[in-house]
Amino acid sequence: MSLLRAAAAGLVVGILAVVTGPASVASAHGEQTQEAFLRASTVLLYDVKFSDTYVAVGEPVTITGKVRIMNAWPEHTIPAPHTGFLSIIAPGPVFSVQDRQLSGQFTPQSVRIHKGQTFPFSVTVVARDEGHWHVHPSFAVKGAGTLVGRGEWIDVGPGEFHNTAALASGDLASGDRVDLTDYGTPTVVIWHAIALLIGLGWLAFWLRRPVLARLSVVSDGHGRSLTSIVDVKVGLGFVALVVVVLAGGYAYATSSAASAPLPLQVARIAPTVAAEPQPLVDSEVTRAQYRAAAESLVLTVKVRNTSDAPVTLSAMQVAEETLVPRGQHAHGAVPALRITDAAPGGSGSGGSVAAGEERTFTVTIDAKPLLARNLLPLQEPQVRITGLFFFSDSAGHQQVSEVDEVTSPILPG
Ligand SMILES: [Cu+2]
Repeated sequence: MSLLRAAAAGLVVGILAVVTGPASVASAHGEQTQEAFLRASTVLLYDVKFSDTYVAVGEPVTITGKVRIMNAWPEHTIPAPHTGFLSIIAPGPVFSVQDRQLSGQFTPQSVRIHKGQTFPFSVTVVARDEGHWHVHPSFAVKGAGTLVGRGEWIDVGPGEFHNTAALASGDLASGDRVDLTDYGTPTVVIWHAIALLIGLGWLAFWLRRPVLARLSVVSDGHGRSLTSIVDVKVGLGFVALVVVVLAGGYAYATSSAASAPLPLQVARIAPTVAAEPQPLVDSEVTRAQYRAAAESLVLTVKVRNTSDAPVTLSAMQVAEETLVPRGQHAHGAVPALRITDAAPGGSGSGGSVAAGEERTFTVTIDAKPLLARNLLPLQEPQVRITGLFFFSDSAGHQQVSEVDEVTSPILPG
C-alpha cells in the first residue's frame, strides 16, 4: 500500500509540475478548431485593417473594421445574441488595450447587441513586450464564445511602455495616483494564499487515508460507515473557518481607508447601429452545389443592379477568410473565386452588372482553402455555406449581402 501511495503522490506532483510550469508562447490561436458553423454564421469581422505592423514598445496600433451579427445566427443551436464584447486576441498580455469603440462610441465594457446589426469598430492597443506577435480583433458573444477576425503579424521592437491609460484612470478617492498595472497585487496574492492553504488542509485531511480501499466501501453502499464523529466536527470546523475568513476579509476591506472598495460599475450601452447605405443590388443565391471531383463549391447568383452605375461582385467572406477572384492579390485575402455568366456561352463579365440590368452568375469557389481552414464540414450530408458577398461600384460604395445556403445533397462516390 505504501508503494501505491508513493506512486499516487508522485503522479500528483508530476501533474502539478506540468500544469503550473512555464508554458511556451502560442504561435496560433486555435480559431480553426472552432466549428465551421460557429465561425461562419454568428459574428463576422470584415474590412479589417491594421494601422501598423511594425511598432516599438509603447507605440499604438489601431485595428479598425466592421463587426456584423449575422442574420443567419443559428438560434436552434446557440442562444440568440444579446451581450457582446469587443477585444483583441494576442499571445498573452503583450498589448494593452487603450481604447475600444463601436460606432464611434467608447465601449469599455460589454454592449447590447441583436441579430442583423452591423457596427464599425476600432480598437487601439499599445505594445508592451518586444517580439513577433499574431494579433486578431475579436468579438465575444455571451453564450457563443469568442469569434475572431483576420489576424496580422506585428513586430514589436525595443522601446519603453508607460501605461498611460492605467495612470490616467488611477485617481483614488483618497487623492493618490496609482498604476493600475500592479495596484493591489499583494492583496490578491495574500487572498490566493489563504484559499490555497485552506484547500490544501482539506485535501490533506481526507487524502492521508487510503483512497482506493475506501472507494470500494463507498461503491458497496457503506460510505456512511467511513466518516467518524471527528470527521464531521473537522468538516464543520472548516465551514466555520471559511465563514470567519470571508466575513473578516469583508470587514477589513470596508473599514480600512487605504483600500476603500470601488463600487461595481456597469454601463452596458447599446451602440448605434451603422446606417444601411443606399442598396446597390438585389441578390439571391438560387442554387448551391458541391462538386467533389473538382473540389469546388458552385453558387448560382442572380443579381439585379438597382443603382445607376455598374456594380461588381468583388469579394466574398466566409468566417475570417476573405475570398477574392483568382488573379487578384489583395492583402490578407485568398484568390479563390471564379465568377462567370451563367447563361450558356456567357462571357466573362467579371461579375459586373450594368445599371438597371439583371444578370445571373456562376460563382465557383475553390474549396481547398476553405477545407484547409476547417470551414467546409464535408462529413455532413449537406454543406451550409454562410458568408457575405461584397458588391461595389467605381465610386467606392459598398453593399454587403448575407449568403446562407444549403448545398444540394452530396452523394458518396
Ligand atoms: Cu492568430
